[in-house]
Amino acid sequence: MAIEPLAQRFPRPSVMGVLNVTPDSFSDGGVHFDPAVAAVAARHMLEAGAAIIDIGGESTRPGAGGVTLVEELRRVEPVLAALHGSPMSIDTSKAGVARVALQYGAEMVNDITALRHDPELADVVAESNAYLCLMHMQGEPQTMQHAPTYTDVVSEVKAFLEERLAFAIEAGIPAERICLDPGIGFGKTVDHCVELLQRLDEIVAIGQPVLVGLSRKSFLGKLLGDPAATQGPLAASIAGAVAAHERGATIFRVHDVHETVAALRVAAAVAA
Ligand code: 8Y4
Repeated sequence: MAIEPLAQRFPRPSVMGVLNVTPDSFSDGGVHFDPAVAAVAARHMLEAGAAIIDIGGESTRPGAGGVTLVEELRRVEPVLAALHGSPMSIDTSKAGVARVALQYGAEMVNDITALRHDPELADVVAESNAYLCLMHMQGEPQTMQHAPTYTDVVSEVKAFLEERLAFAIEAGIPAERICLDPGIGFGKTVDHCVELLQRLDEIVAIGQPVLVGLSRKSFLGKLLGDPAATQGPLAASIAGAVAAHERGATIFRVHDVHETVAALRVAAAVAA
């Protein structure tokens, strides 16, 4: 059970390794998803320096549809069981999934809806000792990339995160267990993503640890000149992580743990 403040448990910089447990991942080339193969990938990320593994059973890519509680549990529960004892985060918006994950020892709930989807999730987190990540998203995954609009993306994301932080604290979750996330790519154009990173210090100024996820995201490929990009390259992901580190980000949610850990170690060593 987590008792340390999040800022102590995850010193800056800490890396969160991404483990997608969706049917298109860790299958034997066909339809049979293999939790043991997923667990091996997670152990490799931990050996490479990840502080925690973020396990997600609901694809949250732009355009993705939702999954039922039963299906999401069918995907994540065998992996949670296989990784019991390792540092785990559960990427879910469902109280039922979070409850099971916390029983398997998950220490963080990563909710991309920032406690807006499931009215029971705040209580599940409050009644545990879990850490919580509150992320900004404009719209719903199905439609969020259609026409994202802001007057000032940074002030709107900041106001949203302050409001969700107050909501979580009101629900009984201590502030020292909460990190905030600008939600790079979630209802944002390339320009919005770039401005959020340029002005990340304004999000850091809220006073909570900041988590950023930009690993392989399509805005990086688009920034590099491919308007149809669906992914971004590793080099671009690392540059983004280093830039976010310089602006005060604490936790980095990434696919390429070994490379990002090395880059952030150098960035931290030379930081002003
Ligand atoms: C290629 C690679 C294309 C990755 C798309 C993607 C975040 C997150 C995701 C994030 C937090 C993703 C669950 C989207 N992104 N959680 N989750 N912050 N807290 N897309 O930025 O990786 S999934």
